[in-house]
Amino acid sequence: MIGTPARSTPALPGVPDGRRTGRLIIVSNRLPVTIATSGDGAAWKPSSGGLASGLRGVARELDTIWIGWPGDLSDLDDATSGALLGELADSRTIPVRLTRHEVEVFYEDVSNGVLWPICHDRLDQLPLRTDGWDVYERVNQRFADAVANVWQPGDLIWIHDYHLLRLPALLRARLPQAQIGFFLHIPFPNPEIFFTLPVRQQLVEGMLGADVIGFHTRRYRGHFTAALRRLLGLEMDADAHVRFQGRRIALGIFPMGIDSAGFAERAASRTVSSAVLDMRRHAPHERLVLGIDRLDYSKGISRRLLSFQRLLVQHPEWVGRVRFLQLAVPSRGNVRAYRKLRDEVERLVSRINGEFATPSWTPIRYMHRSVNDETLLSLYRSADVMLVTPLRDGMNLVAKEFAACRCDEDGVLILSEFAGAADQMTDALVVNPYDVDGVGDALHLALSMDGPERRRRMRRLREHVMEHNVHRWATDFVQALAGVPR
Ligand code: GDG
Repeated sequence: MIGTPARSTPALPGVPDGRRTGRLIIVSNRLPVTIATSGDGAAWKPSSGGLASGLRGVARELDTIWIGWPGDLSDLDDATSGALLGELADSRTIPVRLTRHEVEVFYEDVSNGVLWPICHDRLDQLPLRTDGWDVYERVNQRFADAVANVWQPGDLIWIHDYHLLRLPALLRARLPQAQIGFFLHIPFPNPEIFFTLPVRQQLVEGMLGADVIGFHTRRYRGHFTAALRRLLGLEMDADAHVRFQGRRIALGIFPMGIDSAGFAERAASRTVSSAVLDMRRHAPHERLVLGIDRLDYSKGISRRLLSFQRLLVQHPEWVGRVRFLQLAVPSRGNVRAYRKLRDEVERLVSRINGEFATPSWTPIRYMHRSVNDETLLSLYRSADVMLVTPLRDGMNLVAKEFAACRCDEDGVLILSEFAGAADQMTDALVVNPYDVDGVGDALHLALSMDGPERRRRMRRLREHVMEHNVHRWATDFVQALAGVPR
């Protein structure tokens, strides 16, 4: 079921009262809730993934309207879908309905089948040909209709992510005076890779319809400005703006944070604490290495498994004394590359377990499902080592959540240099995830690290995560957008 409706606040965060009274219109492919059908019928459940979990809290605190796709309602009868959509209206959420064909082409083939691999440097995952840019455009138009229907002068529009790259320009054509922001949650790739897209120019021009374009890191903005220079001959000025079609567009760096205080508080709760004690009681002498990811080829799960194997081979003293728990949340199961990945991961888990298990010990525990909040938090709190080794990741919120939850100031974070989070979380053990042996060695180092060193690193990681939280991220972005002259 949907949570409480967004509270109405008179002003946006950090924007002095009286300067503006407009609303914040958040636009993302997925709504913060998605439809889930089971034997008991259909109900809303929170959407998974970094964008939804990060923005949910922000949306609760501001005068916000959220526009997005509610999930596939086509199997429901009219009465049920009507009732569910009514619940949405009560929570200031506006659904953009997509047909099954549109979901297949816009979401699965183009967004997740082409844009996602390109932005994560995976040309090897591309299909041989891509049809469907017309459907991508049409769906972006549909989102533009939905936004234009509710927009009023004074409202700010904040568009999110790679599914909606064309939306800023489509909206600009309809609402020339609107303040439009766009934030990219995934990397903007090196232009050499981006230029493989036949529609590269249309996509970049789509983004340039915004007044403020935000990236997680300086590197992604650098790739974007290199693409602008080569495609359109634009140069970014000293104030980080470009001029395009008579408008000045800000290119900002806004590293996304999490609701750190909320995570810390919930992780310290009595229920989570007793779940942690329970986990320890079952295996008091065993160290826990933890991985938590959507099952996605960008997350580096296969190489991570090989790194754990390397630890057991190079440092047999850990055999029987350490366990690796990998939680792989099902994701995009309709895209072929994801089904292949699942097979690969499951083969590796079974091979390594077969090779090293003893009658009383199995090295890898693998879960292909999502867990509830309480279990997630107790896992973060129980881990001796958190392994976050994506091959490419816009930011990675899991690394930040782990640090926020460690009120005991213990636990070691091993973090890929190719996650956006590595720019900020420099007190982690930063590794190259392609270097399977190097990550195996880092695991040994982490498991052998003495208490004072662990605490020194964790304290600094926590300081960073507490200060640079999701509220600050949203405030910084919204302030930049609200400050756009009109
Ligand atoms: C994209 C970008 C960027 C995971 N399993 C469970 C669960 N989760 C939650 C985590 C976390 C979120 O999902 C995953 O966020 P990430 O940031 O790690 O990854 P993506 O989904 O790929 O997010 C990424 C992000 O957008 C934000 O800009 O950082 O680079 O790829 O919040 O806690 N939550 C629960 N059960 C699970 O089993 N409850």
